[in-house]
Amino acid sequence: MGNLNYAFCRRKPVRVLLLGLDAAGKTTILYHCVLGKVVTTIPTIGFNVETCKVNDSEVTVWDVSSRGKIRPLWRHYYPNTQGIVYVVDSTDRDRMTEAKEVLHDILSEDELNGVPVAIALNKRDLKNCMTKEEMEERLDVSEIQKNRPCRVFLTTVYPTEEIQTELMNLFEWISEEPTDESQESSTKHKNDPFSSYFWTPLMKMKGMMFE
Ligand code: G3D
Ligand code: MG
Repeated sequence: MGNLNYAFCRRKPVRVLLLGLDAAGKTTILYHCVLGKVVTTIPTIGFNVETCKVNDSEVTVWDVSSRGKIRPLWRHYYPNTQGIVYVVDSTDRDRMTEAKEVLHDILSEDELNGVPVAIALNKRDLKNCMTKEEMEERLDVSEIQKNRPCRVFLTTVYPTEEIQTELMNLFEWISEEPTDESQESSTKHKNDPFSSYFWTPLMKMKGMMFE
């Protein structure tokens, strides 16, 4: 007899990391997807995690704080990651170089080899956005596309008739894009909330915050 779980549940939950510089709009996107509305955010301390349903898939989205000191702790969240959503503020010209360096640094990590990345060029409702072409060039997207599936989406949590958001397309794509199964197999225990994997980065963050 076949496995009934598999017969009824077409897919396992997809684990997605939501990364980017602070104030890019990560937490706003997360809660827009979960609640369907814009909520007032405060700077994230630690992380937010939510599970959303996207078509036939469940997507667990981890929104990890991106304040400078905490960024080195991102790597604790890399194992088991099946998709990365990297959010960039389309109006923040001054931090484009930093946004590019952080993105390329993340993708150079062995644990994220081949993991698909969706780049959200966010806040498209604002007047002074850079063009998609300029941002792709400044983020060196073509280099990323040599090594992994990578797509760029224009996003905003304030869509209007003139500005359509690709936010839902982004989450559909990242939840559908096949991931290398070998990324998951050796680290299954890391989904266990009682394992040290889960608590170690939190304790380190706590230490940093009270420094
Ligand atoms: P972060 O989680 O990446 O650090 P937040 O960023 O989600 O906290 O958002 C930072 C600010 O950007 C918030 O404004 C939020 O409302 C705004 N923001 C997020 N997405 C969009 C968008 O699509 N369009 C516009 N115009 N603003 C957006 P405040 O004023 O609270 O700092
Ligand atoms: Mg945040």
